[in-house]
Amino acid sequence: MKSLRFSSSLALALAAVASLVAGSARAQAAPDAPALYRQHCAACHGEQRTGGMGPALLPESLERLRRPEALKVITQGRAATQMAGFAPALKAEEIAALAQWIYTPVLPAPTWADADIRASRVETPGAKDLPAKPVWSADPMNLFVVVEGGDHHVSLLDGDRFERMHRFASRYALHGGPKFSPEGRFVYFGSRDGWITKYDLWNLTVVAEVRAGLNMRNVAVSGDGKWIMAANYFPHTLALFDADLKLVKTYAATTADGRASSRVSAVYDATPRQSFVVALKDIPELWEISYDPKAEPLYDGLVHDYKMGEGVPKPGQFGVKRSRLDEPLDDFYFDQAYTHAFGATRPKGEGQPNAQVVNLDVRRTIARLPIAGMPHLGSGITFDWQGRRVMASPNLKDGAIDVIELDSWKPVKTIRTPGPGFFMRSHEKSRFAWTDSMMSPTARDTLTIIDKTTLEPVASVREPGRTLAHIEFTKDGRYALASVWEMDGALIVYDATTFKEVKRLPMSKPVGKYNVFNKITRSEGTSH
Ligand code: DHE
Repeated sequence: MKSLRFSSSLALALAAVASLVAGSARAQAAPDAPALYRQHCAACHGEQRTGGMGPALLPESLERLRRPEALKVITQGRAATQMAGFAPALKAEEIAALAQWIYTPVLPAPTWADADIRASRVETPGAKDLPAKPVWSADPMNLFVVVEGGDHHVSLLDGDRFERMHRFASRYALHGGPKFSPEGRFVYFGSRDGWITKYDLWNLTVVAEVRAGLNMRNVAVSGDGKWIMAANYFPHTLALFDADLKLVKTYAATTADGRASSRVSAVYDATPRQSFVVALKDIPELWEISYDPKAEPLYDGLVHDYKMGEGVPKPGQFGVKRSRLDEPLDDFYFDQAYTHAFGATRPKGEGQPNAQVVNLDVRRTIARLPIAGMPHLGSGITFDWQGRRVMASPNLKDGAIDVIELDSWKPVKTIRTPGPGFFMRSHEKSRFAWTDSMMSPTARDTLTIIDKTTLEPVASVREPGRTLAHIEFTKDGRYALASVWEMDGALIVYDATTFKEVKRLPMSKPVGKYNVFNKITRSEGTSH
């Protein structure tokens, strides 16, 4: 009896210890992030984290979101979106585990094949049959498309009266300039999550949408308006569509032998050449893909891609012409004749950023650009200075605008600005070029105005303590429009001669604005 009592109290004690140990193990066990994700996040962000109603949460998609910011968004939610804060539902350590886990790769890696692209396409019934005439009365050539990144909307602005004509929701996080069809009726937007939206500006409706990739850089529209090319970081592909966003083909961004693959830095249309020009981020090659139906077959002994015809050389339309480079390119733009591409390399770590000139006809680098810092050539402009053609581009690292003569590739001048900037813009009819210093913590609120005849800064405009950036001129070059790049931001219209503010419209972080005329005529003062 005694021994029974002893053993039962021992059993009780052991059970208590066991329960304590289990309890403390439970308390110490790390939260199960994948299970939490499935329960709370997958419905909006997708089982595979490839996105759905909410954005993709892949490491590639999150590269630009700092981890403390991710933690804050999961805890507090994101204003003006469907993303609610999870502080009431989840413990701090569960949120921390989720915030860490979404930066790990999805295994096995998600795929996005041609069938997925085709299946993703949606079109608005009847949109294709709408009349080819604006339903509004403003000048269709002086229309501005303004991308408002704060709450992911697009505003259409009458560029004569500076009044908002329409506002609609866009895909999450549009990036790169929207691209217009040649007559200016349709505009194509690209989102970082890979969505392309075709929008009819004259009838104010989405025509079609398709997801070209899981993490996209930008889109380009061919000069004849017939083809759309999308550049992807993930997967490593280019995707070619017809004007209605029906997939024509994808290109694997690989070396000719298929051994190495690459993210695609960007694709641009080169209308005078009837081709798309493509920069690869991880392979030192610049590609040119002709959309000219009469393009010559690719037989000239250089490295080409004959995959379209399964080994049988085809006419050159849509074939890949490769130019070998010394380094891969991050961004680039062209001279007005589209004979040369100016490209910048921004290596991570030890490597020095640099810039080069590639002649697209001889298909090699013909000069190095003597630019210090981290040039943002994609935002460069060209103009005439003292009878010579020059280019000027901002610099992501230094408060400097480098001006280079295009014939000799020699530096003409370095113009000092109050801090590193992202965008530079001008217009054929304006004597001035405007540039921001948005990368500078102290001067991000300042736009510097440079006289293109003297290459001297002559004035500046400021929005104290707020980020002021990205300029685009009206069709006639009389006004310069800039963004107060804040959630409670604004679009400011300046007189481009007196630099006085003419009008201000409240907007939600208006990241970029694009004038139809300047874009479709490929104005020398803006991006194309
Ligand atoms: Fe952009 C255009 C690359 C970060 C806003 N940006 C482009 C283009 C390229 C590019 C190649 C030209 C494509 C086009 O217009 O079709 N951008 C990059 C980068 O490599 C970089 C530095 C880092 C990245 O991870 O992408 C980068 N870009 C940004 C931003 O942080 C900006 C400021 C805010 C955002 O929304 O992402 C930004 N990029 C823009 C804008 C344009 C752009 C507004 C179009 C400018 C124009 O006037 O045409």
